[in-house]
Amino acid sequence: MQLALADRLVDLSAPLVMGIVNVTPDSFSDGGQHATTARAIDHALQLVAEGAAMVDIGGESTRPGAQAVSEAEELARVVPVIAGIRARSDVIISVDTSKPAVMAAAVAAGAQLINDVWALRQPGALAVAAASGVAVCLMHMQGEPRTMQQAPEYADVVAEVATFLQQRVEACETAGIGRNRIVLDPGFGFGKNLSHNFRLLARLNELAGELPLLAGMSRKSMIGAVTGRDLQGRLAGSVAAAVLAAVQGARIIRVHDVAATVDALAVTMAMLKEKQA
Ligand code: PT1
Repeated sequence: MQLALADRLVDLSAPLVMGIVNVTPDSFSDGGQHATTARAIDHALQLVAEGAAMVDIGGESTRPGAQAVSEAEELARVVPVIAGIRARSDVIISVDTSKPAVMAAAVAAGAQLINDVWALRQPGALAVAAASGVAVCLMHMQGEPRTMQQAPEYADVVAEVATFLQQRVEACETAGIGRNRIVLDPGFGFGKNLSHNFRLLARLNELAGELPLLAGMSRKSMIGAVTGRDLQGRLAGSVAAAVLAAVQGARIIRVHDVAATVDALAVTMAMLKEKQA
């Protein structure tokens, strides 16, 4: 399985690790925008050294209850970080955004994947993504980040996620984004309760068809709920979730803890290789 970026094909026959880089002002230091930018670039390069094939750069939190960030603020956060990483590394750069103007500026600065939790449903996003020539990740979300965890409800969560993603693939194709440029994501924690999340994980193989799947469960509340751990204590649970996703066919695993996940996936793939042989 391959994914077409604007400038090359990426081999996804084995799952790749996407390292998470949050570009949000540090509440503990007061160094301003320059310090925030420098810290995020250093963090991204650290994740590359740990084995991340991709880094996902985000300037607006989409976790449950998060506040929106203005377009100007998001641009000021992510564009210098993407340009700084691009100047120092040829790692695949993903931009985690839903705003068309941020997508366009991020691609101009060197991003090769648009990771949109709204699956390009914001006005203008499909057109900008199509014109950019980069790859896109389409994620399922029920509701919107501020309120999505209030009462998530499905008759059949797997079927509804699959249908939504198929519809977004069709919208992309109509807009001129070829299937070879599309990654799909069930959106763990985005308008889903604990049972919905683990049902999606258990049946991830049913969503894994011709298009590559991305799974993002790192440190999320679904891990906290079953381990009883706070954010800092979720490494082992997150690594287990990454392994389970890879066994079910996920091709991109989005994580905070890159080094541990890379090792766990090496062990996973060594086993899967013999299963197929
Ligand atoms: C994700 C993802 C993302 N998650 C993609 N992009 C976040 N493609 C940001 C919780 O339950 O899964 N896929 N971008 C982070 N969002 C959340 C959601 C963080 C839920 C935490 C939770 O704790």
